[in-house]
Amino acid sequence: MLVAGNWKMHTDRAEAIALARAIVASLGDPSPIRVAVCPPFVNLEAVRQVLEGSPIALGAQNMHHEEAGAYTGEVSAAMLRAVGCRYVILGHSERRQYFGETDALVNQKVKRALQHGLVPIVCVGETLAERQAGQAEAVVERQLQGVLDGVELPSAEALVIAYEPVWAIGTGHTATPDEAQKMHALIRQLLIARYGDAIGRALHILYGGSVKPDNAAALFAQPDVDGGLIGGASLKAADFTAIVQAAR
Ligand code: G2H
Repeated sequence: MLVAGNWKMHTDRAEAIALARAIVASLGDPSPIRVAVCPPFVNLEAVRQVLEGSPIALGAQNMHHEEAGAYTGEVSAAMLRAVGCRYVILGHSERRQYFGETDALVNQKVKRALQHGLVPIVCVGETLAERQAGQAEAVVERQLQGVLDGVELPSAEALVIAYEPVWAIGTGHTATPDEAQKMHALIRQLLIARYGDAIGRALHILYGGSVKPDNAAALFAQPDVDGGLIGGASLKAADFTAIVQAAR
């Protein structure tokens, strides 16, 4: 199981340090659960210092797909590695919705992240309109095939998928455990078809979208739900810790 906190555009430097300290203190030793936090870029270094010596890994929320160059305002995979990141969230629906990211672009980012030894947490998920039109599975399949096109994996540890139905993100409307499991099972089949049985079965598929302390255990109990990507509830150490406990 892996539980990752996506802090989105929250926390200034002091708040990020305080939140990271509170999580380290309240979490103790989370093993065997893997835990990561993904603060805003500018707070990565400060949070890295707090996490040093703890079992909590550092992640970023985005990166540019090119190696380096004249891309004002952007951050590269090498920069994220140098500041201590293990994970990078790619293709989050907020990136797709507000910044026009496409499957093709996310695909380039995934390849670049892997070249640098970053573990991409690649997000897929349908909108409410797509679900209501009966297209949820087709949309998720198209996204998954697009973002993974030509992506080779050395091991199941190299990449994480997050299923985040857009209608559940920050809305308080969580997918039911059954809805989540159905989509995760489809994603699992597609991963097995693409990467073979061993890697396909071992890849982590996280659920994201309004995960809270009171719904986490039922979601994590599903056979193909291997943890969660937590937004709002990752901004309170007590809630985040409770969600990690629910993954045990
Ligand atoms: C989905 C999730 C974290 P929240 O975006 O990526 O956020 O838990 O606030 O729905």
